[in-house]
Amino acid sequence: MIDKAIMSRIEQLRTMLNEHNYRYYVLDEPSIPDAEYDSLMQELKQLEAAHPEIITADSPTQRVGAAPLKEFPHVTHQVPMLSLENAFADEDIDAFQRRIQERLHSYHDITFTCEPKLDGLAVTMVYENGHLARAATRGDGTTGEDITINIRTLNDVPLRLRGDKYPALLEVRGEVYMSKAGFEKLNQHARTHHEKTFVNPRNAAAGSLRQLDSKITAQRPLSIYCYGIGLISDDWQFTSHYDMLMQLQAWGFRVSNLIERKINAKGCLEYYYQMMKKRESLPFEIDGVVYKVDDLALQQQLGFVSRAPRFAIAHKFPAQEQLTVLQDVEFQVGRTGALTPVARLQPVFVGGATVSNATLHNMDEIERKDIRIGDTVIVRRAGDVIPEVVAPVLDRRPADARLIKLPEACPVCQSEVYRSPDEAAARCMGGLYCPAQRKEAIRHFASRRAMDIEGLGERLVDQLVNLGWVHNVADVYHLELNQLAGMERMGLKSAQNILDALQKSKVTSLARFIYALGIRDVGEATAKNLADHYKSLEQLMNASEDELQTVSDIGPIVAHSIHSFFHQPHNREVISRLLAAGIHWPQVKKAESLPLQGKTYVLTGTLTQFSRDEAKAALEALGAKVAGSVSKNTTAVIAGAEAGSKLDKAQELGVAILDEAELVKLLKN
Ligand code: JCF
Repeated sequence: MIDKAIMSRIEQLRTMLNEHNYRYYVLDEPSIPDAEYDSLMQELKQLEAAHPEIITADSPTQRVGAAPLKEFPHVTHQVPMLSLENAFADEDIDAFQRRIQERLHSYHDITFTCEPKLDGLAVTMVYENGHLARAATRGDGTTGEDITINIRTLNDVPLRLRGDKYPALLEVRGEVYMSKAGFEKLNQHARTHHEKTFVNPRNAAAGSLRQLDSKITAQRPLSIYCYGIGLISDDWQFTSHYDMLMQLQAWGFRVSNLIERKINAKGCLEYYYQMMKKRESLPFEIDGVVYKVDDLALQQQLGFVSRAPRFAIAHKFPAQEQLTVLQDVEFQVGRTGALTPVARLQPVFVGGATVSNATLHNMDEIERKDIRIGDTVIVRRAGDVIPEVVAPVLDRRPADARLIKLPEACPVCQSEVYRSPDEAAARCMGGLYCPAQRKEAIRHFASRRAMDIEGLGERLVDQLVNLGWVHNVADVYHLELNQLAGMERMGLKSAQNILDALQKSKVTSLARFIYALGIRDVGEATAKNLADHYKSLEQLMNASEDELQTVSDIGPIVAHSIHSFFHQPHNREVISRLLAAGIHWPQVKKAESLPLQGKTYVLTGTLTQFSRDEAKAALEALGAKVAGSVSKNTTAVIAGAEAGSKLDKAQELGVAILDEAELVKLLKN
């Protein structure tokens, strides 16, 4: 015998959990923090574990899946699950209204309930005395599969109806779907585990719901929107479709909040275009909208033709996926050197436009999906997103289908193409020379932390390249005053300023110069390590891949990038021209002889005579390291005005603190 108090606590916990669940999953209005929900669930699980005889099928603990099935039993629907007539054009909706009015011999306005049409799987759920008794797929409309144990795992399906007023028998119908985000996450997980991915959210929802192991279904991000009633005992009556949906929600079913009542075809079309605009931003995929005569008495009068009701119609959006043939693949080189495979397709009308090119993303993606030239492929174009090849249709593969091969040389500049094992994109290694990378390479070269050529920004680089005056970074040192001064929105004075900045940039440091070359994976810190290690450009340029890996923080991948970069003849040529133009840097003294060798400083607060970067450069020129955070290995913290937590940390650790005057003294010595 179970203690009465325990039994009532169990009932209370179940009611509370069901209610929070309803607010969270059905109304999308969370009412308590997750942690609190979890602790209530924990308490219920413990009580049920201690008294297993009182576990009921509708307890909120019973959603985690059951023992796997061998196959799904078949069930015959008491009321057939119908399909809807499809409409594609606005005129079809006018005709729909006219047909209804003629059949009713009434030309009054008609109220329609308008709903989004989800792209998922139709299911039906039978409630006996308020308890979920059975759930099934639509199947062929007459018989479906009994997927009760899977449907039970959906958090937005009530296991028992809310409230205490409901019909003895209720059959509710809805569409099970997977959100776009849930689909992406599931596929991402599959990719990292080298498992097969799903082609689209619909397939993912179908595959998840038709799992014989409901524990797997329980882990899939499935949701439902309910849209109708199949069977209802005659102890309950409705007069309007819309009111019926509202009652479904009150009983605990998830009903879309995008549903609206509209008058006549005109109102329906307003709804259609309003939803079309929202389509991309919705968290789930819809393939159209559904209009239903709202008055249930009129629905009954209208009845059915063959397999579809006369009172409802699905108004479809342009399909976002179509089949076509992959005729060829070309590789485009982006501004950072990444090679993107582009599909040349037999033109196909998809998502409201004719598509003949689509992205294949990268080689990893092509190999994972096993896409070949000659394949029939699914092409997707959604909203303003670039069209993409989603997957091949394997049973339509012709015998002469060809593998897609990454070119060995850049299609733009013929430099080496390198596919790094830790990156999806393959890249052209001719960074300094490749016309596709020109603008980006020059912009980076001139940037403040690289050669710091003031005035040579993105806009000017654009103009200079477009005019054909600059093909690579070396050309900028051959620009002339009258050339620059003649450009749009450029006076004599600004032209001279640019020449001065170019002149000034010629005196630099080896580290800056290496960084400015824009070698893949070589940021400022790596450039500095390389400069410190080799001390001369020539030695760096001639280092082997093995040798490069002895430099701190350089592994095999970065070593390959550096080595390959310096072995493209075109890159070497540009470097020679840069040096010939007069770029130089002071020979670094033997490191051991520098006065601040081995010391580490941290800068904090605002200095008056230097910028942070200047102070850092001055300290580093003397052999010191400048770190970003204070530790017990810090030699001293240099504190300017309004120094913050780093100063506190220094005091805490007993690290020496210098002010700006002391820094100046340090640099002078
Ligand atoms: O969202 C849907 N896919 C959907 C399908 C919505 C509805 O209101 C439907 C449906 C299929 C049949 N109504 C019927 C009668």
